[in-house]
Amino acid sequence: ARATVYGYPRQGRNRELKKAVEGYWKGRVTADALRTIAAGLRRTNWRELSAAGITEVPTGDFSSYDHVLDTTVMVGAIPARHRAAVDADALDGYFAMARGTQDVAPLEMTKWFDTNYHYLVPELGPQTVFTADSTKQVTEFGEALALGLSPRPVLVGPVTYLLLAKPAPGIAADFDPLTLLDRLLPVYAEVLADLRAAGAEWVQLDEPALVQDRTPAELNAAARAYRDLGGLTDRPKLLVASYFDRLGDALPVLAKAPVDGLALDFTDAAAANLDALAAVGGLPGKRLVAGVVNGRNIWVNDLEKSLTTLGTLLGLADRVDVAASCSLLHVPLDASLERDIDPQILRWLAFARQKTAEIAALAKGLALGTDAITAELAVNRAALSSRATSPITRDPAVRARAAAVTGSDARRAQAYPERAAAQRTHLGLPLLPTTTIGSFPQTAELRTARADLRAGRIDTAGYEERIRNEIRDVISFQEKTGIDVLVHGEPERNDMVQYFAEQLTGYLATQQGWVQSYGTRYVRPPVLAGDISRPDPMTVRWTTYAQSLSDRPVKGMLTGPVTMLAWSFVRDDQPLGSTARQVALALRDEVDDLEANGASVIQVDEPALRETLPLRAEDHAAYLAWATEAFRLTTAGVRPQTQIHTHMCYAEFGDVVQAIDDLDADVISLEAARSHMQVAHELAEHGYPREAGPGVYDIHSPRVPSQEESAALLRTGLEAIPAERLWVNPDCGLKTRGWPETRASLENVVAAARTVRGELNDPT
Ligand code: THG
Ligand code: ZN
Repeated sequence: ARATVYGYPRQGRNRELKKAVEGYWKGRVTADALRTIAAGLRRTNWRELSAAGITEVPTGDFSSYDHVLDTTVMVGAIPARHRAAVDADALDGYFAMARGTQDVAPLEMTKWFDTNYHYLVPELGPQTVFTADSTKQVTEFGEALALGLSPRPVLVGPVTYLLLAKPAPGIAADFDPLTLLDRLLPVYAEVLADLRAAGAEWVQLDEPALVQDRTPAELNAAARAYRDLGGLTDRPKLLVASYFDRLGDALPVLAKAPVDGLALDFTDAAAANLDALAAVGGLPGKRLVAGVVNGRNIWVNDLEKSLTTLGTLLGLADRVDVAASCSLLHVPLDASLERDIDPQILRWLAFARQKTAEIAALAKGLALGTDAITAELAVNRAALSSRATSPITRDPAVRARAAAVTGSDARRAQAYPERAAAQRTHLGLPLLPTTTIGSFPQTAELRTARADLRAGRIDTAGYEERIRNEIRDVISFQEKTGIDVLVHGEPERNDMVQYFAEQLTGYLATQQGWVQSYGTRYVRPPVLAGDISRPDPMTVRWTTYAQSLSDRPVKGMLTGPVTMLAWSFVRDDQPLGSTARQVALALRDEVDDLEANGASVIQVDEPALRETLPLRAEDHAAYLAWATEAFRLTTAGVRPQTQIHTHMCYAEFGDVVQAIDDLDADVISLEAARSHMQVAHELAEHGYPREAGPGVYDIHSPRVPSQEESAALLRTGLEAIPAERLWVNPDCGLKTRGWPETRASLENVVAAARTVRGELNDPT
């Protein structure tokens, strides 16, 4: 059996790729130097993979920005507005598509399935002409071949590419990119022929879109695509890869296709994929690549369990190879770089490097029998049993509390109408109250202060003094501007998840655990390692300090339980709902403490509620049930007159509008400026009964909206939401903005609210 992976972290141990690309953008690194650094990182990765026992290495998975953008280049689908830049200079044109320029907007970015990676959305239309450019794939294949390795190029498959695309600007919204399949397939055929000519024996075509619910027409397209590509004479062997979930109805389609192998996810989807494989009579004559090592989580594999799965699979295909369930792009590089994690816990963790060793051991065990890997199995068994029996993963007090939760714990004591009346009296806010989402600009000075604290150049007292100064400035700016509900600005927070994770028992933070979020941007997701509890209040001090500076209400600001899970590595030894409930109970204590210390408005952000929605519709209800319960459990302990806010970022929430209603928050703020208040209308159509603040200031751009522009958006909002329930706020937090545009924009937003209030009082 061979050991393989579909992709590996690109950034390098010290995020050399980020530094090189950003250096190139700043003119500090030449194009040649960037190419050399990138090639060096690829070489290091391949050598590392090979040394770990990965016998077939992936190529073409590397990217200087995004592999879907690389695919757009490969098929020549350059948007018209970027054509000139690409023709002038391929590298600058590539980054122009990724980031835009002074003159042209970039491609839109969106989440890669239900991961935290974001890709650039292809823009297609009936006029799109595809042309093959196999340069990157052929070059990188050649680089690995020259190292004496067995490389397998990995490409985004044609069906997934089209399913991820959207109509280009100016093209009718109902244009279906899949209608371009017949034009796209010859381009793939050409790339495959080029790779064959370069010496590729196998090529992998990734079709993760086929694990989502697909219409018969889409399944037909997949059947046609692989009948055509499989029917080519001048081609390498084709491995069609699926991951992130079960293949479902697409499995029989691919099993029948004239391709040479399938790769399937045997982690969470194992049972469903096994049944479906058995139902089609296995894959006679085909290679099966079994993704038994979870590629998107950081826990050590249960090697014995995986060997059992692999043993079952041996009866179902000609040849079984071992892999991670998906590209290792989604996990950090190397757990052995962590210096601050207790060694007892560190052995429970497997990052990319540790996972490759697991895959190699499994391949060896499968080929030679378990006797060949007795040492690996013994270490693995010890790690698993240490984790299963550790007091960290089993805190009786946390478990007892979670088990005792009742329905009424997750319900506010009064229904919304009575609460709203109590809040109106208690808060005394004007019509169309103004507020912000929570964060103010994270200035270079604040980042320096945090770095100084970490490096010991300043002490805690000195650091906190700087934070207090910042809070004073933020409060005084908001008072002067006339904002009604203030925030403290969150200067003390590095990241909205990490800040809380660092303070909760049962959570681990990593030092080096970088994972690519998009382009050159990375996050270090913390690890939900054990049972979660809150030893001390986490935010009360700063909120109370801010409140002491003003007579206006200052919002308490927390990250909600669903987002805490979505942006962390989660436990795999209990249902997600159980972890969510533990986090919710810890946050509930924080909410209650904020209230006890005088907060009359508390915001619990859930920007990730929509993004964690399972890939298949039949799994939605179960997810939304625990997710909304966790939010309500967090917030339901407060008095009726205490106002609960929530916030969500992305505009596409049509399919979760009922869940948003089920959160029972008194006020929700939403991103809306770019879509001209479309969300306000979606809420209205649903009959959303509570207060809402669709954003009137697009914070994703440094542009300052004029007073008239924000006023016009507000008037549009009023067409959907009555004045008594409409709030006035920006789209999102301001931490990525600079102070000058923040000041000017918020002044205009407040002026817009005053203008529209005047029109309401004086409807002439
Ligand atoms: N926090 C966490 N996860 C997230 C987001 C977040 N996932 C989704 C979304 N927001 C991703 N967005 C970003 C935005 C900016 C950056 C990363 C992800 C970013 N990162 C810095 C970089 O790479 O230079 C590093 C920041 C750091 O030093 O910690 O700018 O808000 N958890
Ligand atoms: Zn937001």
